[in-house]
This record gives sequence, C-alpha cells and structure tokens, in this order.
Amino acid sequence: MENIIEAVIFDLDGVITNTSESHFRAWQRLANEEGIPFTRADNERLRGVSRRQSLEILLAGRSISEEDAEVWMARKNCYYLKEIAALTPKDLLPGVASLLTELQAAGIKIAIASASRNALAVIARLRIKDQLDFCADGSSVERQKPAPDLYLYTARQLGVRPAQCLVVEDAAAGIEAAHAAGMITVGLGPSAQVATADSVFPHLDGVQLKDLSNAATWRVSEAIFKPQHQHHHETILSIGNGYLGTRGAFEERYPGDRQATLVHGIWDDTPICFTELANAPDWTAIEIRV
Ligand code: B16
Ligand code: MG
Repeated sequence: MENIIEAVIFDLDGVITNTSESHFRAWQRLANEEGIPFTRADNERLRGVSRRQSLEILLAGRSISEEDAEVWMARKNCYYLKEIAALTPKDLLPGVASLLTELQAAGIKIAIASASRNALAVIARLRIKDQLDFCADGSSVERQKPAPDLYLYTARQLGVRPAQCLVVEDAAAGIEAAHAAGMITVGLGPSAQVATADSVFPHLDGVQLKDLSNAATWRVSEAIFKPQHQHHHETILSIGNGYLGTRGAFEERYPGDRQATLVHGIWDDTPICFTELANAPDWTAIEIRV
C-alpha cells in the first residue's frame, strides 16, 4: 500500500507563474495582425497545449502553408519573449515560494514539467532553479500533453515511480497526461477546467504539503509482475463489496493462478479439516459480444 508522495511535479505556466497572460497577449498580437478573431475565452483552450497545437486552435480551420506556420510561431514566440523579459522572483504566484521551501525541507523531490520550450528561461528569471531536482520542457519529449510522456520522462529522471509522483496542473490536458502516467493529481483554477483531478484548489496560496497529501488517498498497486508472487497479489488485489468478492487473478488467466469468486456466508460442506467458502461461478470468463 502506498500513500507516500516522493516527488511533486509542477506544471509551470498557470501554476508557478502567470505566463498564461503573456502567452495570451502574444497570440492576440499575432491574431490581430493577421485579422483573426481571438478572445480571452479562446485562450483558455491553449492552456498546457504545445505551440503548434495552439496555432491550430487559433487558426480554427483556416489553412496556411507550413512555411507561414513556422513564421507565425516564431513571431508569436518573439512577442512572448519580450513579455517574459521583465519576469522576476516577484512573479512567482502566491503560495509557490513557501510550498517549495516546505517540500524541500520534507525531502520531497521537486520538478517542473512544462510544455513550453521557454520553460528554462522562465525558471531562470524566477530564480527557482536551485530548488528543483529536475526540469522538463517542451523539447524533452516528442508527444506533448495530454500524452503521458513528459510526466513519465520526468519521473524517470527523478528516479521515482509514477504512482508516488503528485502533479500540480492548471490545464485539462495536463491532468489527463498525469492520470495517463498513473500519477496523483492536484488541479488549480476553476474546477470545470480541472474537474477530473484527485483534488482541486483555486490556487496555491495557503496550500501546504498536508493539503497536497489529501489528494493521495491510498492505492494498492503491483509495479512488476513476478509469477512467484502471483497468489499473494491475487489476494491483495481482490475486489469485493462485502457480499461478493473476486480474487485479482488475470482475466486472460496465467499458469498456476487461483481464480476464485466467493460469496459471503456460502460455505462448502465437504468434510475437510476446515470449512471453506464455496467457489461461485467464474464471472470473469464471461464474454459480451455485440
Ligand atoms: P511555448 P505549461 C504551456 O506551458 C502553456 O500553458 C501553453 O499555453 C503554451 O502554448 C505551451 O506551454 C508552449 O509554450 O510556446 O513557450 O513553447 O502550462 O505546460 O507550463
Ligand atoms: Mg499550465
């Protein structure tokens, strides 16, 4: 059973600092120049998604050449870099500095996993690099959020199992990515945006390690399948509701497994040295075909 968080992985934009506003202004400038309507509400859909995908959302079905797409993205990035040039440690969102200090003191690893290719520049300006054990950015992996790759890559670099990583995110794509990676999730912001997170807070102001830990209810997991331990894991991975229980054997079966479904209070009456629950029919073998 695990309930221990060994690492906290923060998204950057919208979690550590409010660069989402700078992304918005940079995209909006490009959109204005190109005569494309782009509102603050549209910008919400850009949270946590890559630069390329952001451009596609902005284009909303309009088609431009690949060459123009590259030029447009470079222009937007140029506007964005101007925006972030003035960032200082004062731009850390409320609650971030004290939470980083608390996590560090508790010996919990800290990482940032951002879809932004500018993440390292932002981190340098915020002067938090020394508090981080690792930072993954938009060039660390090929497939961006909502694919789990960036978070899995970060966990590998930290040397922590995904189930013991807690991710703090402000975007639906990021929560989806972290869940797909098998991590515990804390969502920030309007709950509709991050509703699927294990816990949701409006912001990090006042949030402490104990509050993050509440998101990590216990879970039972088997990291590596070892045939010699299969009976033990079948037992601890049993599911039941107090009346009917099924051992956690593989549905597709495995040599030597001990599949069993047992019903509370229904006993074998075979005279053996101790009374046993009777084996009920194996429902896991049922196949439903449409
Ligand atoms: P860049 P995060 C994301 O950062 C932003 O939320 C998203 O709006 C942006 O398009 C993306 O980074 C790529 O950023 O153009 O700088 O490479 O939330 O994952 O920290
Ligand atoms: Mg974000």
